[in-house]
Amino acid sequence: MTRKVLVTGLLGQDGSNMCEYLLSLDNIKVFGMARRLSNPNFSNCDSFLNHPDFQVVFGDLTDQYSLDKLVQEIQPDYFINFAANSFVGISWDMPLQVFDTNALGVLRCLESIKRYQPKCRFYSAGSSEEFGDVVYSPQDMSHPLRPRSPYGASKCAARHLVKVYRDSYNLYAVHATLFNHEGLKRGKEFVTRKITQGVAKVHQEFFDAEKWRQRKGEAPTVTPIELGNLEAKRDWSDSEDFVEGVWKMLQMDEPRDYLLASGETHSIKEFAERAFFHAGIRKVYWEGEGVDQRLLFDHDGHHQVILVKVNPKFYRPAEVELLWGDPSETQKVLDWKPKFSFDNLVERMVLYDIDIRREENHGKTLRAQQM
Ligand code: F7E
Repeated sequence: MTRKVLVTGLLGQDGSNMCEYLLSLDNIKVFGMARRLSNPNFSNCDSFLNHPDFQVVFGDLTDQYSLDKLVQEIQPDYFINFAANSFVGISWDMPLQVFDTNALGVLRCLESIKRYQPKCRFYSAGSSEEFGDVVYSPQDMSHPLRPRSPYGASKCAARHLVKVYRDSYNLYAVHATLFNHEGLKRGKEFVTRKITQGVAKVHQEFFDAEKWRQRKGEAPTVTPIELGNLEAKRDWSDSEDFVEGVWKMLQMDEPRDYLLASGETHSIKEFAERAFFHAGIRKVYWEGEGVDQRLLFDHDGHHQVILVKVNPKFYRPAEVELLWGDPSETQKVLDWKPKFSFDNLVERMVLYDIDIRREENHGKTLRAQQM
């Protein structure tokens, strides 16, 4: 029998990865929900937009009517909510919009399911930002909720609402605390993609022989990546691994909450070093303290090139300094194991961004030749 799955957040990283994964399975019809925008960007969905078992539908987590209508019309067996305002940094600038989407949005989904399709299995995307100001490491599912941002608080509210609806109305509703997860579709505002795109740019500037190699004794001119807090530590995984874990959560006999993480933690500095390493830029070292810290490349013993520097405008009003998840319980219950390590993830993202730049540049060169 064909199962119907409604996935929100279609245009984002996790929603599109989830649709792609579900379409690789048998007997599943996928409805991907996007918001109606004047210029929607479907580039994350290129690989499956024309799949016969896929359909785009329009709706908005801030509009109860649109959710009710979709649930009534589709009658989904599963409702996977990846729609959110997911950038923590912006949540101080628009806290009401973030809360409306991330917390009340989940409440609206639960209400639609309760009223029109109570047998539907619901997934709510939680976040390690719920743990915030952590009191022990690694964090497991019993860690107290101590959010440090409006974003973190919105996810805590969503978590409580899922439990309340599960207990009160016997819904199959799951909320999973997802630690950071990245990949080839990651938005450029997040630190990992900002770094890998920055590294790809530096790589191009570095290896563009015509520009500098022949000018003896000169160091190449590159554009340094400007970052905020370099000491923060995160537990990074690949989004493609996580969507498989999420689908497994919805196949269990009983609903409950889960935690997905890699079980490792790495600093922003470490991510940047590994990213340059995979781009072939390896003689690097850190110099300075605090806002004066810089990542340097030793060009030839005489010339240093600045690769990364700090710009305080990227600091947050309150920082979560350390996130490090313990996924052992979830791994055991779900029999789930990630395929990508931290280093695979960094390498994949960097090589992908280097390729994109190469293709863009090749296109530019061709256009210039045609003029
Ligand atoms: O920041 C630091 C920043 O924006 C990571 C979302 O998916 O994961 C993500 O939230 C760290 C922070 O992700 C820059 O201060 C330094 O400590 O990549 P991010 P996030 O805030 O951890 C959680 C689990 C979610 O649920 C969220 O939806 O990196 N950092 N310099 C910087 N961060 C950014 N964005 N830009 C910088 O220049």
